[in-house]
Amino acid sequence: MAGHQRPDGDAIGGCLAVYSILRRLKKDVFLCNFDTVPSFLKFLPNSSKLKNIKKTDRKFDVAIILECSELSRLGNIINPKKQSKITVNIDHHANVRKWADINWTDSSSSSVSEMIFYLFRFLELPLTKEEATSLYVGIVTDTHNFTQTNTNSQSHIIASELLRNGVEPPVIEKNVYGTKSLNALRLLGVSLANIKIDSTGKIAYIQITNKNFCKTKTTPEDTEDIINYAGMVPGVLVWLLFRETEKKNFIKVSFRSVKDIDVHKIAGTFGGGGHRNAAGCTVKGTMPEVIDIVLSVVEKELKK
Ligand SMILES: [Mn+2]
Repeated sequence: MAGHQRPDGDAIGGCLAVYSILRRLKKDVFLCNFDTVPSFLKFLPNSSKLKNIKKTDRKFDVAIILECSELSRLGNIINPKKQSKITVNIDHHANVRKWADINWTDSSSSSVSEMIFYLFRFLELPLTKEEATSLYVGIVTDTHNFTQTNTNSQSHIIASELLRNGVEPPVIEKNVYGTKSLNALRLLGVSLANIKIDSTGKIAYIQITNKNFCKTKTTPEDTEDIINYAGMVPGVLVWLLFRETEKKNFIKVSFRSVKDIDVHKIAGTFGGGGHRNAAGCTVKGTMPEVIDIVLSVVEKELKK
């Protein structure tokens, strides 16, 4: 049982809910991820059950993998096809590949947590407060508080059902959105002080160097929502975050855009990808070089 590298609220919430189902069915479950549970999700019940591993050679009866259109997204911790008798792929993304024995995919679902809610229904398992909380966190984070285009009326109906099963929205808000370490707040301050707008006023970007991380004693995990601030500037259509990586002269670029502009395509020209309005890639070069080349491609796209 595993989700993708650098897991988000939906990957963790969904995994913990499936973990709970399997435990209730008296199955022996090995829940793992290439990365650790992000600190804002550690309050979730059972989050400590997730094992942080770089590789396992164990053999399994079934491998259940959440939200991995490509198996490489697992970080190669396991080769499910070789190490398990049956593979199950559960995903809600549009570009999902049907690589497993059983592919349960639904691109009309806001999140994989929403899909797993129906698994509880199907199994006629009444939700515990802990399970409802995990699913709610998955839906809330993937829809960004029911505000993104993947939000649908089903998401609200399911959320209502989850509240009926004990979810406490203020507890979730405080943990997921309302908590930031002092160091992370300082990194945010440095980043916002250096926000830049291009000459057209349509592109805003933030850059974070390894020096910034060092001075504020932070890590890339602390950059989580910083990009969103760049999109708040009126008139901005595409906003980006450039950050140095541990690897010298490799810059990680994150893209966000308004509805009509496809940044998935732009990131694709640099070997990356994602969704239409949220994408990313890694580009070789120094910070100024990468900013130059990426901005020129975005500007060209905006002129079309
Ligand atoms: Mn998701």
